[in-house]
Amino acid sequence: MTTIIKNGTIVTADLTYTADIRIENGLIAEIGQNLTGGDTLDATGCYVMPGGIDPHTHLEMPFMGTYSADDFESGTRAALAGGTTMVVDFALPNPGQSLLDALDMWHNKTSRAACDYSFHMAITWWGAQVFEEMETIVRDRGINTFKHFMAYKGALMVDDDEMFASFQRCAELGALPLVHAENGDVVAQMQAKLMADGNDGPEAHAYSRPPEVEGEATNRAIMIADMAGCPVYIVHTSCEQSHEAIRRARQKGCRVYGEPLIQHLTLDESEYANPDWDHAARRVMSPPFRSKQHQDSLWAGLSSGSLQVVATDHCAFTTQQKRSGLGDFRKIPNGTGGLEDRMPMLWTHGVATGRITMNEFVAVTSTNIAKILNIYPKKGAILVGADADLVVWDPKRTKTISAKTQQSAIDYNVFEGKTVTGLPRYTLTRGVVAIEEDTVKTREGHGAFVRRPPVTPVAKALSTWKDITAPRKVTRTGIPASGV
Ligand code: DUC
Ligand code: ZN
Ligand code: ZN
Ligand code: ZN
Repeated sequence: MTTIIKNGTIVTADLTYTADIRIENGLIAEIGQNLTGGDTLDATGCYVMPGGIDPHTHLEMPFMGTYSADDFESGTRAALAGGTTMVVDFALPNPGQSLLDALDMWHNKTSRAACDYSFHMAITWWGAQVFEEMETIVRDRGINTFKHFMAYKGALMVDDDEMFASFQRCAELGALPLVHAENGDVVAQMQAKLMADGNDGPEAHAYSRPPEVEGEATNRAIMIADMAGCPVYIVHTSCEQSHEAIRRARQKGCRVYGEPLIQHLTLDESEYANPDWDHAARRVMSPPFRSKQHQDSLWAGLSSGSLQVVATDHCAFTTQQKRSGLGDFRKIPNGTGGLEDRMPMLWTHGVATGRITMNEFVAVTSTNIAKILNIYPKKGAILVGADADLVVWDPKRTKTISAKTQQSAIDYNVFEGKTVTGLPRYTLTRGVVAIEEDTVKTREGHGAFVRRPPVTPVAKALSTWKDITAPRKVTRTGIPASGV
């Protein structure tokens, strides 16, 4: 099957130029002038870009007594509608559960996925079995990332000794640890105090997780990674304190990455002051929305390169699910949606405002994470031989975001009423048109698992602490007598 994308301007992370693209059997077969033959997709007036990669989603995830409402069908449909052609979800073992069993459980959720996907494996407990299975996960199961939660005490949280052990294992295996950086002990205490003082509403969720909680944990994770000799990726970087820790580490020579979410870039803490309980609760996520000053810091990180990836942490719950936290904010399921809106919102608030360039847009929505996850140039590139995961982006198409027209299964949208300009004309997943303007043509089951090999030779952290892996024992001549 041959498809030609004609008359568009190709935009990649490093180049902007005019050319047609010939697609054969799901791959980019040729990039050139005046190509003909096969089905033609007209890209006049459009930018042709690598499809987005969202490296942070939670589809059909068991969490806080319920399951997130978007599954791999509605979630990948939402992704494609917004120009995203690959998602990376998280396999979460229960404490004591085999990593391999958990991974099988997550694979079993994906039969209806409409775009390609992968998984990060979460480390939620530690022991000899986990140590052994990490190698199998990396070598045989095509997963090179391990997620660590420093929050959710009593559930997903790991403590420092577990994290240090796991990071050292990552270093040996050429794997990359991911970290949800919030100090879970401090959060738990602050939550209890707020509740005891009668603060049970959704705004207390934000009070219990101030930027300091995130800044401290980000620093700690970075230092632990440095001692373990591995790179580290900080998910949902939401504030200056965390961004500052990342900047400082990078300047020192550490391979540290930061991932702001589109929600934190465009929505702020005033949402929690809304008198409507549902409005505020629908926006409860961790970390919470921050002040405008933190938003400015995140945008500066994207334009300067100190933050590399824009994701969503898409974890959607219905209003009914959110209401299980009425009277106790600690029970409001944490999470917001964003898969369909990430690219249009980032284009509108980033490219159209001049905060980032089109090439930077491609870098932070696709190419950078493809490189970090070691799937470049299969994904994240417009090159001969790459997967034809492409978005034909019409910078003039416009819409007002509404739950009434969204693909997600939930009954509201945190971006409701916001107008975006810049939307897909076509989204292609491995050469197949899944979205044609407002028409959804997604195919259930088209999505395939993307294997991600380890990074070889293994990347080492580069700070002054690298010597710790080769300590030199001092030979002593003067040895004091024991018991003196
Ligand atoms: N934060 C959320 O808001 N939801 C899912 C998990 C997380 O860390
Ligand atoms: Zn411990
Ligand atoms: Zn998280
Ligand atoms: Zn998450």
